[in-house]
Amino acid sequence: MTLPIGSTAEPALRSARLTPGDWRDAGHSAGPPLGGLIFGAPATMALPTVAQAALQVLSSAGPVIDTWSGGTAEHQAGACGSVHWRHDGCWLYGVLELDQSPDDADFDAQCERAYRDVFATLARTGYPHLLRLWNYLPRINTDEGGIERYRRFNAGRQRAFLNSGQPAFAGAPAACALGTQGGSLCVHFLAGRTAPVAVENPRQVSAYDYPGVYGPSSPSFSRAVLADAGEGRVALLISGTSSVVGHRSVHAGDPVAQTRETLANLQAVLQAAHQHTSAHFDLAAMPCTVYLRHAAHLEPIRAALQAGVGADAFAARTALYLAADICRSDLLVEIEAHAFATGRIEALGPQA
Ligand code: 3EB
Repeated sequence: MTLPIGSTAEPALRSARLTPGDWRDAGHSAGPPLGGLIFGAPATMALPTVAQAALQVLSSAGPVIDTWSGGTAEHQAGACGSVHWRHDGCWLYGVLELDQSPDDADFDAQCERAYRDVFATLARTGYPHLLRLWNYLPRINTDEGGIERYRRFNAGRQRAFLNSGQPAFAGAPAACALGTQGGSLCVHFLAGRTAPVAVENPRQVSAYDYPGVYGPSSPSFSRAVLADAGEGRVALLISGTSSVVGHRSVHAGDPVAQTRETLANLQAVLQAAHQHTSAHFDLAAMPCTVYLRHAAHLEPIRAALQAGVGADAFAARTALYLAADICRSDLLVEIEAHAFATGRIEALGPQA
């Protein structure tokens, strides 16, 4: 597998799911990606924007590197506060890692500082629009001073969005937020020069409109975004998706029913996305990342995914299963996916 270099005049956004062997073979011929996430192996890639997320890989295939590449190998790279970034003139990938000490107070203030650095990076480099964020938070469900750390994260994130004039509500980027056992607060992000089109799920209350019972500040993310990926292609980046209907978690304690509900939500997001683009997306053909709260649920959740998309489907064959805490303690599984397809974005909806 190689990382293609843009050979046409128009640059293009791409992603690839690589083994460390693929990475070594591809890295020399095509130049490095803008950045990426490593699961299950230490960050020995000698690139500050390709960093490890401290989650255990449950599938047997071994370590995985999810890379994001632009259309040209002409990159600029640098640092801004706690962020390392790399861009190609069209897209920027950033990685932030903040050490956590067990007696850190004010996790919300720390998250706000992290996001302030993210937005400072965007301002300094000239990539105003966040497309997708990956958040890995140590001890996400732990109570800290009477408030769960995920809720503190939401408060700090929302404050930073608002203080930077970024869309914390409608038009927010796609995201996921998972819990790690320890280590650093880790935020990866992909940004561009044009605003994406946000997609919501009609089966779910928008996360930024969740009622106060889930915490004083709502989560700042959209269910998915559509972004111009160059070369006449559209990227669909779907946020972490769970067994949430309306605003409530459903099927507590039942990993198989939660997986089925999550797949129904993913299909609903795809259908909603198709209202805004001529491109066609098919969940069965998308690389999926499956986060499991309990490693013991691997086989039933894998079987439910296979039943939902077809055991021989690309999505089932390439799914990456990771052990992680999910942001609500009653959620057992979360699935994210993305794809590229030929087409155009039609922000005003389908033609009559
Ligand atoms: C949910 O639907 C599940 O806080 O950035 C999914 C994706 C979830 C992103 C975030 C949270 C986030 O509310 C949790």
